[in-house]
Amino acid sequence: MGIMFTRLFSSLFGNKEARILVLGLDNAGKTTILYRLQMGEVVSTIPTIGFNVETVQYNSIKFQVWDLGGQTSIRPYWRCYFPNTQAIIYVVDSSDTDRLVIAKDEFHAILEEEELRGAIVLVFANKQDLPGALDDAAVTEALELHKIKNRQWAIFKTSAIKGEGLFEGLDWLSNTLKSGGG
Ligand SMILES: Nc1nc2c(ncn2[C@@H]2O[C@H](COP(=O)(O)OP(=O)(O)OP(=O)(O)O)[C@@H](O)[C@H]2O)c(=O)[nH]1
Ligand SMILES: [Mg+2]
Repeated sequence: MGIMFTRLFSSLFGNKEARILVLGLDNAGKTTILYRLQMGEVVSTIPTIGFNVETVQYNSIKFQVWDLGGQTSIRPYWRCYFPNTQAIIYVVDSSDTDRLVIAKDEFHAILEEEELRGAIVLVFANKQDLPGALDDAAVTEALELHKIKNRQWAIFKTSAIKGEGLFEGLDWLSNTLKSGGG
């Protein structure tokens, strides 16, 4: 009842809340993105063992952003965080072409998860500042995004280091969530 009331109250005053998971292989830039969004700064990161969670208020949505570690050995734990997720931000190191196939396989495994059936998907083709980074069309192809069915999705080119593309992505996310997606 309390939760219902809070939700009603929030939606009346345009303050939606959304739980977002940031997923992707290790070294993709997930933690850098989280803190860039939250503090507007580049922080120095170490590989995430476990998770970081921060609240990002943007466009009248309070995003609760969960950044999970992406190393092979800890990927099986992602599923513990799946329930009640409205959106996934899938981060790809666009310059790590050797591992794009693994990134694709992990991505499509996520999409098959029952608990994430209603989640909308935002892909960040990150590290665009690096030489040899694939652009959004090439990452779309490599991740086989055209195979996505019955789900709203979008891809944005980003550089977490330069702070480019991230808020364009959040704009899409907030507009899609406000119009009932996720
Ligand atoms: N050049 C460049 N480097 C980036 C960018 N984003 C992140 N990095 C660097 O990539 C490295 C890994 O970034 P993290 O944010 O720690 O990666 P992660 O996805 O959180 O990795 P795990 O926690 O191991 O899953 C760091 O050295 C970052 O500074 C980017 O857009 N461009
Ligand atoms: Mg991390």
